Amino acid sequence: MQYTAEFLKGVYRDLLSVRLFEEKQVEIYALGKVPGHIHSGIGEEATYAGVLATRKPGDYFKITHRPVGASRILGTPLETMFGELMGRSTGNARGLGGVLHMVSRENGMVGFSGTLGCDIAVADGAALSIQMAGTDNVSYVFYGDGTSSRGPVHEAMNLAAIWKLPVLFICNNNQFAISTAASYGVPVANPGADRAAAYGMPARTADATDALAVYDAAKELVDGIRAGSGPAVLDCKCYRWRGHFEGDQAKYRDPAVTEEWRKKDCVAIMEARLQEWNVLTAEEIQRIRDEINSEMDQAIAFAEASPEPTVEDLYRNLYAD
Ligand SMILES: Cc1ncc(C[n+]2csc(CCOP(=O)(O)OP(=O)(O)O)c2C)c(N)n1
Ligand SMILES: [Mg+2]
Repeated sequence: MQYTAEFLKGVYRDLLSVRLFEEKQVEIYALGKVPGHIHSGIGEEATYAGVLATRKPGDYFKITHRPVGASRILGTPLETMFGELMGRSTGNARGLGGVLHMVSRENGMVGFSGTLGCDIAVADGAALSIQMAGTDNVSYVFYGDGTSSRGPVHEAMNLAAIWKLPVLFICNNNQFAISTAASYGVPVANPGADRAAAYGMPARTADATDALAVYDAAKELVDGIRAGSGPAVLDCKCYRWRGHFEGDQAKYRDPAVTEEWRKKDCVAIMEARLQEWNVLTAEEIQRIRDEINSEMDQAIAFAEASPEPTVEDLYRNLYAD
């Protein structure tokens, strides 16, 4: 075994934290506790747990609308995440941003835009600041297979490549953009990696049902970026288990295929492996699950007890002091 037990436990906890957050999000949404709509990222957690295991202090991160639970890995407090999700004034954007904006700037998160793809240039800006400061930090930018074809993504990739910016582009290929299959909407098999050559960037693909496979591929690329070789692309292939949003009946795809992918559950795969390697017992796994669930229940109770934003709040924080 090439990993330490401590490392493996950390990756597992991150993976499970995102899974349980995503499940909880679906649960409280069904209870009518979440204004707006949500995009469940169940089945896609290994992309984030694997890649983010390569991070270090001072790095920057741009995540996406799915799975938003990834914000937890980066240290965003659950109280502010649920506060924001449930539209309460204790949310990190004071309940005015909602589900797409559960981020913490103090943890290096640069936020993200609902206008998909436009925020990738912001990640380039974060990378430029790293380059100017002369550190070996990395700007991690996650985006989807659908977003991969947008113009601003390619402009940001081009700029990162010519300026040799320290960016890791991570395409979370869950094989769908709402109802459009990647096999229809993208002309190449790997929406990120197969386009990297156009910008002279190194690229890897990873089976994102396996958090450690994702980690290994990300580590190789991140080591190069930290050493000054410029940007790189990682393509993580998984599958969106649920609809694009809750209530989407997903009539556009074959349920039998979805069932096959659900059998390749990144959490179950990691749990089986950690038991086989004697890193965790079934009882310890259950204890970690209970711990995370109870932390979330407390955070939800805190959010529910928090006030909603007022009309006056709409006019606050429009300008920096
Ligand atoms: C510029 C832009 N066009 C369209 C949308 C509407 N939209 C929201 S999510 C989504 C699908 C994006 O697919 P992908 O990038 O694969 O991410 P996924 O939803 O699969 O995580 C679209 C088209 C948007 N938010 N922004
Ligand atoms: Mg997608």
